Amino acid sequence: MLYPEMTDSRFVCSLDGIWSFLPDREDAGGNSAGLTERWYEKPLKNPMTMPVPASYNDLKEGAAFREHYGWVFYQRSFSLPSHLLKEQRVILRCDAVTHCAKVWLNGCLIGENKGGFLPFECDLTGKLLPGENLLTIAVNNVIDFTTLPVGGQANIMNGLFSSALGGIAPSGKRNHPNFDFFNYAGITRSVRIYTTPKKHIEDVTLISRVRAKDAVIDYTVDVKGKGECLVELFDRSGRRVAKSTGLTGKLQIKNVHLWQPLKAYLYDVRVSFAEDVYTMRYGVRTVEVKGQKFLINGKPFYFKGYGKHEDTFPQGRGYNAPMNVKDISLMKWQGANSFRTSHYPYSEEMMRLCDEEGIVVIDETPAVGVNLLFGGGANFQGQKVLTFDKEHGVKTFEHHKEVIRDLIARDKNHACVVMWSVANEPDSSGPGAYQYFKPLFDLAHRLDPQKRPVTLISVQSAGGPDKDVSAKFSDVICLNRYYGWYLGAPDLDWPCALMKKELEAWNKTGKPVMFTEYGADTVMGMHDTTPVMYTEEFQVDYYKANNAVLDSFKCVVGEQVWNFADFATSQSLVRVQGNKKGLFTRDRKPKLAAHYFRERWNAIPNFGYK
Ligand code: BDP
Repeated sequence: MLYPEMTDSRFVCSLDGIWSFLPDREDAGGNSAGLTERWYEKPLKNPMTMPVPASYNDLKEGAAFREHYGWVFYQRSFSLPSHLLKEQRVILRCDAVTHCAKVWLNGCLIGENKGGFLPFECDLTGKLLPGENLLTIAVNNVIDFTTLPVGGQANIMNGLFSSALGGIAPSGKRNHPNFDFFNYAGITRSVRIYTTPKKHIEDVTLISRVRAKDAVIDYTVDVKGKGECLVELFDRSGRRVAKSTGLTGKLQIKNVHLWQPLKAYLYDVRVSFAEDVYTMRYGVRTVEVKGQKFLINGKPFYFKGYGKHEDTFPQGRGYNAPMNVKDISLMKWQGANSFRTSHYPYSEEMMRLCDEEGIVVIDETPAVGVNLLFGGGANFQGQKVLTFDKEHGVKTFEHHKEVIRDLIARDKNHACVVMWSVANEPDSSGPGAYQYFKPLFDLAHRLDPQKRPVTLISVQSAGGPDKDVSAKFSDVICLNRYYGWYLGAPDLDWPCALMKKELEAWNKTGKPVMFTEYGADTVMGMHDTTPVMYTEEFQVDYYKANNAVLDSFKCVVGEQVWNFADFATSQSLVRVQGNKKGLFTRDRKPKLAAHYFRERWNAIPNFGYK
């Protein structure tokens, strides 16, 4: 899906700003009052104010609001210049509504979407009234087995204890995230209207091949209607360096400028079809797994970086441009070169920024919590459940295919994306895991025009290469491991001896291996001469011990810490106002370990470390 660009033929306008807002309530029959009373037909009664884009949860006070379960209604009106409506298609584009959306224009349902982290569109052509139009978006935050991320029967972090209560559960409807981050919801990214000519460009797909100093970009343009197509490529100085005609073709580049980690170079691509024009930035680079190396532009790359979250105060998971720019600045300060979009697709603006800044990205679907064994099945009050049985696995699987399809469709042309992650910490050694994941890996490989590597992020409890299906399917073995924290803390020596043993086993798969998570909760400002757990000193010692093992393996091609910054989670006994494993605090102040990694990473080259 193309990002909305303003060009010679396309107009884009933002509907961001302050909207009217009302949380739903249950009517006497236990149904949604908003839906049965049709709140979308008229201006909301006594609405609150709410900014778009933002998660709503932290923007008004009180637990009932923060933890609201079900629908909320957003509304605003707008009008468009009448000349646009005569000649052009008019599209409403929502970049992300978490997790489910229903959209009404002047009281008529014009679209529905499931999935909180990828864009969707509603065609407004011919549906707009002259003058003001009333737009209502209802947003639902309920998570269950059919959604990604997955909701369980009890909060994952409290699950351990619920079995001890003999099945006693709190009353009232509430979400039970099967994942460790706060279930922020709302219209979290921009809402825009854009127009195109009737005959228009639907999609552009670019694939590059590099040979010595030259490169070829194979392109495909998908269109609606008939017309001539011209594709042109401009270098940074605005000079046209290649052109071709037709809906498919080749752009030949002499003396190509490659997109490189931390040394980005982007060309401008201009596609003209009939009356329509679309422009985009594009970086030429190659990615390949060869033996136990991860090659970018043919050279062995070493990942230095983080698992992250889109999580700031007070916008929650809402798009935060200044923080994105600041985060990349901090990454560069620290000598990092990469991150993973844990645990969902990030904003398109962030992906574009990474293209510009040369930050390498592992792009993850929202498939987190596809693992019903967390807490030893305690999520189900001690009842034994299987992740991939008919009740759960089948329902998740259909949506899982959808998000892989939509993510690749959205991000396929980004130079920054070097690998797809189909899931974070699924039950990858459980019964049915092979049958569940094989088609998903096949799908990702088939759909990606650039044929990037595909992985799943393996959970520690999956038990090693003989049990974990990532040994079979992942092009790079990606491990989330907590040796010296969840396993063995406060001891570091014997847990790290176990870590060495485990890495020896993975090494034998002949695949490259990387750590995609490792970390220890650390409360900023907590210090001790004896490095006890939760102090800044312990976090440094933990990382030093883990890194010594990582350094001793040639097959290890990267280290991504958990986490870049502290982040909000559900409440639990092991979360101190959120997860505190950040190298930075939530407001981006460095802990001791941030300085330790700064020294370490600035001494590790991006290429040829091992
Ligand atoms: C891993 C999860 C991550 C958690 C982390 C932790 O992938 O989302 O936040 O553990 O416990 O299992 O800190």
